[in-house]
Amino acid sequence: GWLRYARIKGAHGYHNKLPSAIVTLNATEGLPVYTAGQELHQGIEGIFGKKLELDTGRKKGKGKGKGQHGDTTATVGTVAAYVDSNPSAASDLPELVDDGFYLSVSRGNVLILGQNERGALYGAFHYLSLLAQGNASDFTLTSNPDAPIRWVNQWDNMQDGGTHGSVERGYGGDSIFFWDGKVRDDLSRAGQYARLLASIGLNAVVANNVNADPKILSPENMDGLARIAAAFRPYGVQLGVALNFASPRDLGGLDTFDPLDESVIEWWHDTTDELYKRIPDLAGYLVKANSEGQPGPMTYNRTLADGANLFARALQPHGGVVLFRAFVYDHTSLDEDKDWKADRANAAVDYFDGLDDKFEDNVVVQIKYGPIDFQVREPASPLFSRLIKTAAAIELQVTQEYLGQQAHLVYLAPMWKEILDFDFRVDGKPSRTADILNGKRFNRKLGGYAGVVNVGTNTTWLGSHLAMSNLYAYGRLAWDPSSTSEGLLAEWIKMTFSDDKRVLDVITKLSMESWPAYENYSGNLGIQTLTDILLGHYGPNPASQDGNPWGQWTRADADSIGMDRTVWNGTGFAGQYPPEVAARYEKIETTPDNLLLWFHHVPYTHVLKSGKTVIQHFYDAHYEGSAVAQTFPRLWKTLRGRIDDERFEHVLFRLEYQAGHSLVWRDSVNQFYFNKSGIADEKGRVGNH
Ligand code: GCW
Repeated sequence: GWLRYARIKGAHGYHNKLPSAIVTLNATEGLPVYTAGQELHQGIEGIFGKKLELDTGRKKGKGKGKGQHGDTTATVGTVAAYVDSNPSAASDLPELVDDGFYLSVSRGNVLILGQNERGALYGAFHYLSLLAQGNASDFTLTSNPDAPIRWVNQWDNMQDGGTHGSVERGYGGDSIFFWDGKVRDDLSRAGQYARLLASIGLNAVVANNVNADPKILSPENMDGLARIAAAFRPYGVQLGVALNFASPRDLGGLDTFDPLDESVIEWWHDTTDELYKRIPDLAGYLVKANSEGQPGPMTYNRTLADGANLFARALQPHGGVVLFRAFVYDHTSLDEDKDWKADRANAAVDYFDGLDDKFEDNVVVQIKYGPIDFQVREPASPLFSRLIKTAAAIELQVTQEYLGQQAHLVYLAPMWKEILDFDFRVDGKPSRTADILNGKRFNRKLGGYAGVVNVGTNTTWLGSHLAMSNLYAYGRLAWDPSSTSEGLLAEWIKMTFSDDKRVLDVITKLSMESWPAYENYSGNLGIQTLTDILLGHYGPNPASQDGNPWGQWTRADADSIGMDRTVWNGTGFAGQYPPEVAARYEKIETTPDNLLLWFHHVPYTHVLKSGKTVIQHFYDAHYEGSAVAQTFPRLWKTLRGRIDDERFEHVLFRLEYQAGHSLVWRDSVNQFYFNKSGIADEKGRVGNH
C-alpha cells in the first residue's frame, strides 16, 4: 500500500530537518502510542536512511526543545500525558475531539499529541505521510476527525460450503480473518490491515459478513474474535461484529428470536457480556435485518426500531454502538409488470417512516449512498434527510461490486464527493450529506462512515494496485470530507509509486477520467450500471435488469425507457426528498440529464438538455466512454521504467483488459437498445450490419 516508507530522492539533504531521537510518553507495548514510536522509527529510517534513538521508557515528556538524546526530539503521546509533565503547556494546546491530534514541527523538534492514544498514532502517521512526500518543513497543525464513526465492513464468510473463508463481493482473494469456519491461527495480515487503516484514520472493522452466520458467536469463535481484536489493538482499530438476528434460536436453542421476548433479550445481554469479557474495547454490532432473506424483527411484526434497540440496550453498559442497516427491502414481492408504482428505491424511507424518535441513543442507521445498491450513479438516499433525531452513517463501497470488480480502474472519490456535497435543503436550509453525517446539521453526537472494503489474502490487498486509491480516499474523506479528489490522489500516488511528475500526471489523468468513462460505457443518464443482475454483477447484460423481483428496473420497451419516480404519475420516490429537492426531481426540465432515467420514463426520442435524443446519447456515450478506456494502456506505457516492472506489468495487464472489455460493454449495450428501439445511430455505427 502507501506505507512503503521508500527512500526519497535527496534523502540525505533532509537529515538536519529531522529529529535525532524519538520519545514516547507513557507508552505501553501493544497500544497505539507505543506503535507510534515504532512507526516513526521505521518510517524515518526507510524514507531518509536515518536511524533514530527510540526511548519508550519515558514517563515524563520533555516536549519541544532539546531532548537528552541528541539535539532534536520527536515526542509523541497523549495530551494528558504531556500536560502531566508540562502543566504550563496546557493553555497553549488547542481543543481536540476524540481521535484528534496536534502536530508541530520546528527545526527537527516534533511534538505529536493525540486527544487519546489513537490520536497520537494518527498524528505520527500524518507526519510520516508528509515526510514520505518530501515535506519536512516547519508547521503546526490541529486535526480533528469530521465524524466519530469511521468504520470498515468486511463481508468475510467464516465458511463457504467447503473449507474456505471467502469474501462476498471480494476480488482480492480469501478472507484474512477466517478459514474453515474459524478464525485463522495466523492473524499477522489482520494486524497489517489495521496498520493500513489506522494510517488513514479509520477506527473500527467489522470482520465478518453482514449476511452473518450465527456461529460467529459460539464460544470458540468469540475466543477467535478476541484474537482479531488483539491483532488490531496496537493500531487503535476496534473490532465490530455482524450479527444474525435469529441467533437466539439458531445458536442459542430458544424457540424464538422475537426482540420483545424476555428470553431473547436476556440471551443477547448475556452474549454481549460474554463478548465484552473477552474484548473490553469492542466497538459494537452491525446488523442486517429483514433484507434479502435475512431474519429480523418484522418476522414477529415488530418494528426495525424494536430490533435495533434490542442490541443497543445490550451494548449500553459497555459503551458500544449498533450500526443498523437501512438496506431493508423485500426481493420477493416486487412485480414490475403488474405495478407501475412498485419501487425498491422507496423501501428504506417506507420502512423507517415513523421511527425517527424511537431509537436508543447508541443506534446509528447505516444508509447506502443511494436508494438502490452501489450503482454507477444514484441520487443521494433521501433517508439521510428524513432521520432528524437518529444518528446516521453513510455506507460506501470500496470494493467495486458493480463498478468493474477491480478489473476496471474506477476512482471513486469524485462520485462519493458528489453524494457528500449534496444539499438536501431540509427546512429550506443548507443540509449537505456530510454535515448530516457528522452530526452538525441536526445536532447529534454520533454518525459517520462505513466503507465496505473486502480486502483479501492477495498481496495487493484489493486485487489491483490502482484500486487502493479508493481505500486511501475513503479513509481520508471520512476524516475530512472537504478533501479534494485530486489532492488525495496526489498524496496516494507519491507515497505508493513515486513523486516523478510524469507518474503523477498519468495516474491522475487515468484516475480522474475513469468514473466518467465507466459511467459512459456501463450505464448513463441514471439508468444504473447495466450489468448482469442475476450473475455476479459483472459485465453487460441490460436485459437482466427487468422482469425479476430484484427491483433494479429500467422499464425499457420498444418506445421508451426509465423509471417514472414522480409523485404525479410514478412511484412517488421523488416525493421522499424535502420540498425543494422533490420539486426539482419531479419535473423533467429540472432533473439533471445524468439522473433523467432514474426519475422519469421517456421516449427514446426525448431530447435532452444537451440537444441530443436519449438514444443518440446512449450510442455516443458508450463510444466516448470506451474510447477513453482505449487511451489508458497507451498512457500507462509511458511510465515504463519510472515505476518498478512488477507493478507496471500488473497494472498494464488490467488496463489492456479494461480497454477490451469496454468495447464489449459498448457494443452489447448499444446493440441491445438498437434491437429494442429500432432507431439507427445517426453516425451509422450501431445497427444491422
Ligand atoms: O449489494 C448487494 C450485494 C450483496 C450484499 C447486499 C448487502 C452482503 O450484492 O452481496 O450482501 O447488497 O449489502 O447486504
